[in-house]
Amino acid sequence: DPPVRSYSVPLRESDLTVGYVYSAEMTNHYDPQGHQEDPKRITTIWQAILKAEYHQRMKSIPIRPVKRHEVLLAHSEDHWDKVLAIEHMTTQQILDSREYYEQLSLYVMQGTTRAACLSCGGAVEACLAVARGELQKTFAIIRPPGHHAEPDEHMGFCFFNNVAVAARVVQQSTKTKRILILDWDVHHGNGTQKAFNDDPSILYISLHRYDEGTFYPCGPFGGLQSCGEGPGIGYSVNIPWSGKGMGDADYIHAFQKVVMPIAMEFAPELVIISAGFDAAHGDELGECCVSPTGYAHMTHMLSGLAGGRLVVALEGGYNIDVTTKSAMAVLKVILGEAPDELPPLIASESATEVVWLVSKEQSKYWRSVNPKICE
Ligand code: 6DK
Ligand code: ZN
Repeated sequence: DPPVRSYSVPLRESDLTVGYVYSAEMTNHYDPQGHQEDPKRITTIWQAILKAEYHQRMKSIPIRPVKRHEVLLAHSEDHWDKVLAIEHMTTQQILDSREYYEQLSLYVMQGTTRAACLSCGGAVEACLAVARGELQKTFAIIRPPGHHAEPDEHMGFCFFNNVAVAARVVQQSTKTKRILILDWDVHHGNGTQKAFNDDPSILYISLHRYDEGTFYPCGPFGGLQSCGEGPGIGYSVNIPWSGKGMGDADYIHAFQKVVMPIAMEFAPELVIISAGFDAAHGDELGECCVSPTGYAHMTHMLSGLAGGRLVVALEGGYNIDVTTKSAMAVLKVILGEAPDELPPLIASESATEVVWLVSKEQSKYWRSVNPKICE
């Protein structure tokens, strides 16, 4: 008979297959006037982990600042210099540049550079631990977020594209080449798509609210016809919701009809979730209504890909309480517990329409997608 092990039995270090990255040092980036992208977003998740004693079931992965040569795999030299220069700005220079940064939806202070380097380095270490086979799954509790940061631009609360840099480091330094980045943050990850737009080795799938004119980051890049270019055509998959209020039924529908078929056909060797929790019920920026259980189910569906090799990296999420509950529901799943049951779900008409349009577009590139069964 196999040994029965309950969690009341102390786990040995070698039994731990899940890891996390966290450092309170990332709280040294904050806006003294108050801002949605607040240090509490990560400290509250950490407090909840301690309270639930989840930290005893996970390995702590040491955090470190990202290195210049790593950042340069996904950003320009100018970009590295630009972010590094923030650290050396005088208080007066910071005050004088406030408008410039506000136009990019950013705030900066002396602690920004260090926090951005740790956040990105944290994502790199979380991905390397999984890609090297040291851990099965990892959770990176990091900020500032990354998915809006483009090869040559910081914007939308983001400085370095944590996940894009990490994916490139993994490809460069391990045997892992085929990577899926699944972005369920309510905003389109323009930076991530841009980094890999012509690259078939990295599949980028994003579910987000989309309005070319008004919903951040605007522009046509997040539209359903923006599918990549050159050799990367078909390797960017956008699921652009046309309004607010999308919930579990809509997300699960998209997963069943488009996300999972494409992901399985792609057969990644590593899955990275750009996990923003701003599509959660109660988030004022996202105005959607995904539940913690909804996030748990999406995590569960992705858990079976790539031999279970999964990294969850925090992006947005601005309702502290809801972000924490959602992150904990995701953690519970990566720790091996089954998600709670969802009630019977019927996707909204508007979501069904979007998923059908996406499946029509993506069936050009993926034989596993069939618009006929989305009608
Ligand atoms: N500002 C992100 O969640 C960042 O994708 C989102 C950045 C949005 C900036 C513009 C914007 C508002 C809107 C409403 C109220 C206040 C400010 F990068 C991530 F963090 F993941 O909509
Ligand atoms: Zn977001």
